Amino acid sequence: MTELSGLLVTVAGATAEIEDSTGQRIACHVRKNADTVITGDHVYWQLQSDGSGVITGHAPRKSLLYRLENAHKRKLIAANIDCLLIVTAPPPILSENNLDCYLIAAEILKLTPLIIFNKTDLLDTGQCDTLHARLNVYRRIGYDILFTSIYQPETLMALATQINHRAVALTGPSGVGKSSLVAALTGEARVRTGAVSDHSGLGRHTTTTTRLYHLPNGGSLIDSPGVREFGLWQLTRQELLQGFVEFKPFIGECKFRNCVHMHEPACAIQAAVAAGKIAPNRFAHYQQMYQTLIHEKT
Ligand SMILES: Nc1nc2c(ncn2[C@@H]2O[C@H](COP(=O)(O)OP(=O)(O)O)[C@@H](O)[C@H]2O)c(=O)[nH]1
Ligand SMILES: [Mg+2]
Ligand SMILES: [Zn+2]
Repeated sequence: MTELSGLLVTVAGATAEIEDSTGQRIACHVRKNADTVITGDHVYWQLQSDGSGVITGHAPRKSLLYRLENAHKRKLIAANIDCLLIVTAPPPILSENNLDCYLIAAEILKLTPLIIFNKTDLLDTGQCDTLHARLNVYRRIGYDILFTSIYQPETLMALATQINHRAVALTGPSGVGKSSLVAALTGEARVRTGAVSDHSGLGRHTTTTTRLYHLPNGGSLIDSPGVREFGLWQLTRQELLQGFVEFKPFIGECKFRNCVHMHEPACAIQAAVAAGKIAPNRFAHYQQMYQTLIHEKT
């Protein structure tokens, strides 16, 4: 039978929806014993006589977004994405520690992070200025940050421009507006957002499955039901360090080769903090996380 290729749009158990090379959607089921397939996968499939398809496998992935459910189990979320949108919104105003955890996950997964601060329509100018000042730490170390509101089209244009032709996945807590952003950017009315959907106020729809949407001018968005825990409790020391990108130039410069940058003398990282080259808050968060790791290892 002819093996065809397609893009996996969504999957639930053994049922999936794919898009063929002409953009047509086909309902498929996943062959028993086939490798797990996830949204964003380039899949191989065969056409059945009834017009449905059978997925037989997937092409090698260039990236994989997953979280750890426990020490041995990865929960796969999406494949072949370039960029991780870290979406946050008030209230409450963002916690840097929380943001750091998302950034560490992005660095470990080797996905370019883009920080989105949504619902800025809810902030007054003073609050916006304060937030900009706090986020400068992250701008300085090279992260892109955008302020958006689904009620301010120019901010959505800026986001679409930033995404460009890349494949991105949205992460962040529930309720920050991920699905609303996807709906606004793609014009897809069927994106399930948390907006109250009927007059009784009871009909709240939230995202229940992971799904891929195309942007009108190229690029794609993968929306999922709140990816907010990556299982960072499992980090190794190396991974933790890798998560703090601005430490990189100083690693290997400490007096002791096995320096863990806590209280050792002649530590290049601590010296960089003292010299104002590393933000004290970020270093404090590194130290706090390091202590947690050690605690869990013993
Ligand atoms: N004020 C304001 N509300 C927003 C904005 N974006 C989304 N919302 C609302 O936030 C709620 C949650 O949105 P939803 O897209 O479902 O969030 P998700 O859980 O992150 O996908 C809904 O009631 C949206 O209408 C925004 O930019 N400004
Ligand atoms: Mg959602
Ligand atoms: Zn050191």
